[in-house]
Amino acid sequence: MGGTGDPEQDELDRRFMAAALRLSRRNSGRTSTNPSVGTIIVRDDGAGPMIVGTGVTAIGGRPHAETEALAEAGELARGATAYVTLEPCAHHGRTPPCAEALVRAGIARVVGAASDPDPRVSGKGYAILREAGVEVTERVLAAEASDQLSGYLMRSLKRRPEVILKMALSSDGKIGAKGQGQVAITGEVARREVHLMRTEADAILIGIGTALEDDPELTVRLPGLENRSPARIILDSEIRLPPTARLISGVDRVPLYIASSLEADPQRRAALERQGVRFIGTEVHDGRIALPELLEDLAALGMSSVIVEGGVAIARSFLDEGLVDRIVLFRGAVEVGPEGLPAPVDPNRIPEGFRKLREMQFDQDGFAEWVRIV
Ligand code: AOF
Ligand code: ZN
Repeated sequence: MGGTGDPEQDELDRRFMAAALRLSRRNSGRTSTNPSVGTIIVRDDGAGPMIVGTGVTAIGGRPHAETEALAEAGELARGATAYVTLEPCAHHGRTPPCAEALVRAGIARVVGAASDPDPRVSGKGYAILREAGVEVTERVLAAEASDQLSGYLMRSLKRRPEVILKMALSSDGKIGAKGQGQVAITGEVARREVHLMRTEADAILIGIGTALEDDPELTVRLPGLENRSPARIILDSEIRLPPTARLISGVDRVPLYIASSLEADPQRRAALERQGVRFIGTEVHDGRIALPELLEDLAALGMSSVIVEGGVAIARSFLDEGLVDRIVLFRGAVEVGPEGLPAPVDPNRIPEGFRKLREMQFDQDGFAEWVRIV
């Protein structure tokens, strides 16, 4: 962890960085392909630290967080400290670099959390600041920032989106019963939590088996957040999704992608395309879509995070291929019984290499989240 050597200052820095990280979540899932970054500008005129400007990367990715925070601070930025959750940019995009803007505004000190892997920025943002005489403290709450920016970091460094595996388990460890369609395993609070998770992701992915069995919508249906639905992706190598599927009915509002074999029936494809469905042609090995290549395609479409929501075979493939970065398991009070489908992951036997990030218990159900240790 970064620090100044002065424990009091370090404690203060961590507090403001924690606030900047919380602030940065405001636009998570809405800034693609940019990460949602937070900036807080703080000055101390002797009476204690005072926040004079805050900013988050705007919806759509521009303006950047620093621009917003500097605009709010105005002249009060002179001599102040800026807390940024990501290294300020060094490249000329649609606007001049944030590092230069911070210098021009007279910022005396910059405290940063994550470094930016973007080659146009990496190390250069901090260098611009130091060369201009700005004091820089790096890597404050770096681990927390990496967690917050995990999708962006994954896409930049590995050229694939972060994969979040989400499953709901009954009290006896089942994920439903074959042929019964959608079984309500968890209650209302858990349902809301899932929908909130969706708002921060770029896409939800399921297999055609689940799509046919459940006929889901895969949208966000929370009051006020209906327009925050991420794209939906169906793994359907042979294009079996019927034109009457509920997934298709909302296609003008929320994008629907079908990942199908390049050899799949062109007529069925054309018919669905006329309904507004988009296609991703994928390689298929032994009847299965090649997941690493698919994820590369999704990253190229600008997606930084994908929630895999079912079914068992797909979950298992992602797990077996080491492509899961987060596991979120909901646990319901319902018992499915011996005919139920056993879950591919057991909360008491999470694969090696993951650590528990958080856990919540509601009245009837709860959930826990694990992240891959990097
Ligand atoms: C910042 N502050 O709030 C964000 C940054 O396409 P552009 O010009 O917007 O640049 C995208 C890059 O900017 C992105 O890859 C990442 O390096 C950085 N994101 N930088 O200074 C911000 N969101
Ligand atoms: Zn910038």
